[in-house]
Amino acid sequence: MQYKAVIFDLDGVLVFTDKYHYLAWKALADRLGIEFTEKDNDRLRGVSREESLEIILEKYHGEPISEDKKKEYLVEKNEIYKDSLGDMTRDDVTEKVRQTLSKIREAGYRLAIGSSSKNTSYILERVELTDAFDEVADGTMITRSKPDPEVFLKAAQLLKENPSDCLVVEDADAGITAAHAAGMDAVAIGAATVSGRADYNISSFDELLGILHA
Ligand code: B16
Ligand code: MG
Repeated sequence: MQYKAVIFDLDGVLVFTDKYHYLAWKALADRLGIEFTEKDNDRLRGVSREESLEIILEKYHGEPISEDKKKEYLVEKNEIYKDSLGDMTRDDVTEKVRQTLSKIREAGYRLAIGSSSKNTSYILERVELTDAFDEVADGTMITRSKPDPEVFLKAAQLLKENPSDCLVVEDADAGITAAHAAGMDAVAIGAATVSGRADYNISSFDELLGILHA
């Protein structure tokens, strides 16, 4: 086998919480009179909450905002976001994703999550996916988010695998950069396929089975 383990990004790969991130940031941006489109939202994929706020504030031209105020905005955004997550259920993960994950595991690969989100554990519980993974590396365990490789190196460390034996699955350009910086090959799905920078592009999650001969 070319790889021993597969590290999955969460938002945009396994679950589509990106729409909830967008709506929560949009609510905050509207209140502050900042223009924020779905295209702007694409720049936030895989990026930490704090860095996302800085990107949104690039279009803010009012009085300087204190660090304390920024912290309040981060809390406000996360409260709106978590309200949406509360409505998620098992049905928010497709059968195709569940079956593909099972088949990959049955073929002998070890599975981990590598997500920038500090809400990872909560999301996995909501959609009943916690048991599908051997290890979880997330935003609560790192100091630098994607495109830095830290979260993927943390996942490899938890899995006790060499980075070069791990394959990353990502929807964010920042995630493809992070995987390569970690010394890992990367599969792009969704938005990350556009740049053509990944080692593989897939348009359907079950195409992973072909790449992994699972
Ligand atoms: P949170 P991923 C990322 O998740 C999202 O893509 C990104 O939009 C978000 O800002 C980041 O998590 C932090 O999320 O506010 O929940 O800590 O794609 O790395 O699974
Ligand atoms: Mg993602």
